[in-house]
Amino acid sequence: MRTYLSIVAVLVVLAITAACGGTSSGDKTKTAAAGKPSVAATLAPAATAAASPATTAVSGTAIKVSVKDFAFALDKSSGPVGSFTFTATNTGPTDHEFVVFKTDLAPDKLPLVADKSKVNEDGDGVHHIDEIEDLNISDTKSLTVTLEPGAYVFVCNLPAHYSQGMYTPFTVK
Ligand SMILES: [Cu+2]
Repeated sequence: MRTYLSIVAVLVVLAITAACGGTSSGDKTKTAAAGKPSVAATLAPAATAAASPATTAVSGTAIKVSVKDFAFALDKSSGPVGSFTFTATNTGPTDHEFVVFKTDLAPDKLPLVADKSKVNEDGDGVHHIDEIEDLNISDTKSLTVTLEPGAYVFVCNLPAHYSQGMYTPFTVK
């Protein structure tokens, strides 16, 4: 019985010690917790500052272009002013290309060359920006261009492809 009481007494002491320890460690936790937000607060602006220039520098919009006989399908038909990366995949069954014109003309009213086989890339009202040439069957090629606000038309300018509907409008805001 005595032994039992002693054990109980020891347990009680241990329990009190544990409680005290718990309290003190609780205080430590609070102190640590109080310190953490200030660390986080210090880090947060730094992280934001680091992210901002990166966002500005990248500012790239990725556009997927599916190319086939005789149409383009874009995953987005507009985007914000800045850098764009167009990744075009030609699913065939013939070779194509991807030509970027800035123009306020209607997409189906671009100026044609004399034999009307294709768009006159130096014609009135169109400004040739850049292009992916030789987008052969199964090719995937990318073009990165910086675009100002305005209206654009993407054209496949292989003979007779434009006249068969191989163009699509695009807007930069
Ligand atoms: Cu084509």
